[in-house]
Amino acid sequence: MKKIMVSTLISALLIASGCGKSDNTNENQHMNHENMQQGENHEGMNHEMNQSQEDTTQAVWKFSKETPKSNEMVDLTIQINDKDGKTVKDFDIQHEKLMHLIVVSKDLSYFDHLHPEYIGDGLFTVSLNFPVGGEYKLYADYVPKGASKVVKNHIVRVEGKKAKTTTLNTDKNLTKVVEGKEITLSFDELKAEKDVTLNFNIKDHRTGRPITNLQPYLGAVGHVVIISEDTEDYLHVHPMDEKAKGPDAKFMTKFPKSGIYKIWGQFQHEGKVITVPFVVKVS
Ligand SMILES: [Cu+2]
Repeated sequence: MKKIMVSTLISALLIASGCGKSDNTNENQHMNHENMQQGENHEGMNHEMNQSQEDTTQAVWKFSKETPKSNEMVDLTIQINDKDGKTVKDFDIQHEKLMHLIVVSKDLSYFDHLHPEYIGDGLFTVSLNFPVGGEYKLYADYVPKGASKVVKNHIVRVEGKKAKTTTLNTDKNLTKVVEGKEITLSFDELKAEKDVTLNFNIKDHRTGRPITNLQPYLGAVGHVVIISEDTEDYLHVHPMDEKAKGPDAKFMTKFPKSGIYKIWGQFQHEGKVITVPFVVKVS
């Protein structure tokens, strides 16, 4: 109960600080903040359940332009504060970086994985370029020193010509070809709240030969990001054997609820990072 109250308080503070600073508090912005709040609470419940320490940090998101436009560079700063608004200065490195930032369009057709630069005093900065207009969701994950991993999210509306919204269709074929690699995703059974191993098998598409010299990408054989269709649930999964080199890379995870999810696997081979997306249904 206390936990819920604290997190509500943090969200309220966030709304106050976020919206209060901007000059025009239009309805959209309020809506965005409300969405963010819901997302955060939700995530907190689903993924931090088995973590001992509760998150007491807050992220203040600020773009260099009031409304970012598509195809224009825009700077984003993310300030991490504690619950009293004091800066959080020290972070633990996770997978070679202090912060990982995932950017997706609302329909999950666009995906990017970035690493904001740490300026100091809890301030991270990164330049973004949104390809088309519309709504995007950003997820920042970081580890305050000595604490558990935190995920914060933020919704931003980008001005500009919109692309046609794509509906998420479950992949019937779980083999994809991306940049000359043939990647097959396999698993036993996708059930909510049940541990599952996702196996990515990687071959050379032309020769059909298994690839056995994958390179570490951010200190591991691969990275997997999973987001639910409604963008409420975000999972960043690391491999079971980080030192694996292929052709198989295994990741253990647990889907929090039933529904459709998009999975992005990222691997590095011969100096190049490939990103392979799959859409799955969890029962
Ligand atoms: Cu990252």
